[in-house]
Amino acid sequence: MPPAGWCWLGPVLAACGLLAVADGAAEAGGGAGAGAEAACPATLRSTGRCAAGGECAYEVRLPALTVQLPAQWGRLEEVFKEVQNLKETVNSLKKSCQDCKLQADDSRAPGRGGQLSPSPGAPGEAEDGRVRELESEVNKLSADLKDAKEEIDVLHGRLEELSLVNMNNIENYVDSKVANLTSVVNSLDGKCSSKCPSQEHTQSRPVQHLIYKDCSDYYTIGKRSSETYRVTPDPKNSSFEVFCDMETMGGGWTVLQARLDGSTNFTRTWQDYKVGFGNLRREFWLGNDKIHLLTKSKDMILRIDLEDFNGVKLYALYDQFYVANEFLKYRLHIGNYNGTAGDALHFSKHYNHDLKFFTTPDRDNDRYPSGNCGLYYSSGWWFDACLSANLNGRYYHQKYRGVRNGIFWGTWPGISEAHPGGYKSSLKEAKMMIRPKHFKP
Ligand SMILES: *[C@@H]1O[C@H](CO)[C@@H](O)[C@H](O)[C@H]1NC(C)=O
Ligand SMILES: *[C@@H]1O[C@H](CO)[C@@H](O)[C@H](O)[C@H]1NC(C)=O
Ligand SMILES: *[C@@H]1O[C@H](CO)[C@@H](O)[C@H](O)[C@H]1NC(C)=O
Ligand SMILES: *[C@@H]1O[C@H](CO)[C@@H](O)[C@H](O)[C@H]1NC(C)=O
Ligand SMILES: [Ca+2]
Repeated sequence: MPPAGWCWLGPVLAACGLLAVADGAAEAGGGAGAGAEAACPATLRSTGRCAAGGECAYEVRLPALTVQLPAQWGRLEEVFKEVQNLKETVNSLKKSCQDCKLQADDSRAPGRGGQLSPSPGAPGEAEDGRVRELESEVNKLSADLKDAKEEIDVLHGRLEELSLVNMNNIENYVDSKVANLTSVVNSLDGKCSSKCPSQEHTQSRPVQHLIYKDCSDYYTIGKRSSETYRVTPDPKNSSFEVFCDMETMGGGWTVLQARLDGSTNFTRTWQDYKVGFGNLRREFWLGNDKIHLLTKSKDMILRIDLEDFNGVKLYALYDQFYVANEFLKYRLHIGNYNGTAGDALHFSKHYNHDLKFFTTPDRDNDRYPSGNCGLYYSSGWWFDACLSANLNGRYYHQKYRGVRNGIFWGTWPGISEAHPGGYKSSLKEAKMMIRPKHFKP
């Protein structure tokens, strides 16, 4: 039941053709039975038509009086404030980082002999501590930002449950703010670790190695062979091995999934998909917890490479890729498509994998009410009801009949055509990999 006094963006969103369900029948504390229309002091004005992407230009005017909103909106406001605070913190950090660079240049000046390990009590030591402090502040800030983002996700989930309103406009707005701040923090992080000599000193101690968050960091230090490497996307969490593709489109890719010969069974449990399985050099799923940490640590893009049994190779590129944590059922966030294979993850209104939860044969989080898509299609995936893409389906070495549970990409040329005898074709190879959005090989 929507709380009383609910009278916000409903009309304007409805005018833009978006879903808006505002239950006007106020059942109120204090007998405010006047109805939402009359009780609503806000005026709304559409400033034009909606863009193709569903974004609408509009104005909301609120009088000086307090407008009652559902409790959830209050929390959203807190998040906005938090984002604002974070922005200010980032600015001051940025400034102190510049200071740090100046000091670094000073300490490199002739006469000091490039000394990087000052004796106890020397000025360098205080500086060393300061940089570490700064670094931990930056890390904390990064974590805070992601928390804010996850909070938005939770909020979004709640609102969906309440069928109140389509949150996309607001969520996109906050998401873009958080993305922006995250990229500032990341670049700051980079500046601090590369420019401050005391930092280099710290890292040369055996206990505190330079942290490689993903394959792009290995690329940056000159690694050019496609191999397994150890990464630490979150210093507070564990390190793990990943396979790095240092060749495709400039390299620096962290591989999340690979299919090539059917040597690994992908019909697996929630727990298996959580921790990962298979062989990093052949077929594997890296693991949802690790994918979450990697996509949380930096803004990532996703590249999907596919090949069929005729040797046709196509790819799909998405300019945003984020997988939420287990609490949020590893919800998928996928951005704009570019490439040659077609946008099978946003196939249509009815088959859209964006913002879907992860489902496995033993854990049904899909949007299909009368069954489990993971069980039916032998896979763990971000199922809708059910799919237009399923790269974790069964591996078929040839055409097959029956349920379309093979490795499937719905926009593949000819894949959905009816074949004589009901034969279906599966893909021969699939690979999913990520790279930081701002990485330049
Ligand atoms: C972040 O926002 C500011 C102003 O709002 C803009 O100047 C800057 O280019 C943005 N940065 C990114 C990475 O989008
Ligand atoms: C894969 O594992 C599932 C579940 O354990 C099992 O039912 C299925 O037969 C296996 N598939 C193959 C090809 O071994
Ligand atoms: C990261 O840490 C959390 C607890 O802090 C844990 O639940 C999670 O499994 C860890 N992830 C990985 C990949 O180690
Ligand atoms: C797709 O990517 C190519 C190569 O990076 C670029 O030239 C092109 O403008 C992109 N197209 C779109 C629609 O973003
Ligand atoms: Ca279901």
